[in-house]
Amino acid sequence: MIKSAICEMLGIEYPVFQGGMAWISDGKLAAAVSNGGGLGIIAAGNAPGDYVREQIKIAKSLTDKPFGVNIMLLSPYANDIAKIVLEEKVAVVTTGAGNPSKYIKEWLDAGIKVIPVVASVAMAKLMTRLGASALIAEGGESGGHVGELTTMVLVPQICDATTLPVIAAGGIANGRGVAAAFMLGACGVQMGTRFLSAYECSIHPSYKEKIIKAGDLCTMVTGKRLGHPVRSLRTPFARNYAKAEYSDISDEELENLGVGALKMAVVDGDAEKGCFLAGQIASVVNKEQSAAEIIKEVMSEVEPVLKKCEELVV
Ligand code: TUI
Repeated sequence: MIKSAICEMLGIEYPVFQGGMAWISDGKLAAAVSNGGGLGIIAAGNAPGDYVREQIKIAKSLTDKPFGVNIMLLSPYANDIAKIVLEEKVAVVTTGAGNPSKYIKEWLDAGIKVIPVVASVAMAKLMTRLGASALIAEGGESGGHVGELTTMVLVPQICDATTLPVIAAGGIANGRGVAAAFMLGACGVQMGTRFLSAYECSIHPSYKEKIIKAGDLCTMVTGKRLGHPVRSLRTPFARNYAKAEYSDISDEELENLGVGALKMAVVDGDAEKGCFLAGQIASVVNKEQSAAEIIKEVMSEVEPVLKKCEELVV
């Protein structure tokens, strides 16, 4: 059995978080992951407060276990959602794509565990000083909005820079990845892409199919020109967007190209116009399973890997 400091802190069975994926991580998926012994996380993404409150209520109706809400700090509704998590007394708040400093004290005072995603050592030190409960170190192998550094490079540096428990994210989808995260100093993992193939994940069937069929070179990063690099599957949308980035169109026109593309992938499965966010590890996701099975399978793979490493010590 594998247990770590984060299990005790949050009252979860396995040190596995499900990433807060915009438009995807709803109350149903979060509850399934929490019921499976991990930490399910509802993604606020760019959605208004009412949507998030509704998803929190759905999760509460489906599980008695702790779950979290991820606040995407670029969202125009971030302030509203920061209040809603207080009103709804959610157990855990994770943040992404920005600096959550101004909210941290109020959340901690309300007894919420605060776990920001950090993509740099400087941000890790700041969050540690402000009293964050733990950190998620997310490398650029992950899907969606990505930082500069890879998981391999980021995680050990974050671990050296903080006394807090560190959760590794980006490029992890099996037991080998979890074991590697432990080796880098993390005490848990966050997986997003692996949960895209969960039965309880309500994305369009063609999105799931694309993930299950994806190969090693299946993703690319676009959006650097506007300062928000995003990793997604290499689809017609991503290729066209990349071409446009290097053309002479205005930033405004470029921004407009991306509007609605996430929804077109998640809801409509639109192979041409959809933006299918996915991490580089999509190629190792090869079947549909329940969220609980995913967690069990991944964690059952960890022990043999760690034991094999021990044989190296003579
Ligand atoms: O947030 C994510 N992944 C996301 S958010 C998203 S929705 C979106 N839509 C349009 C444009 C951009 C995003 C899709 N995927 N992951 C967590 C994450 N946070 N990765 C990197 C960071 C990060 C980056 C910079 C965290 C803090 C940070 O600090 C910068 C600062 O403010 O100093």
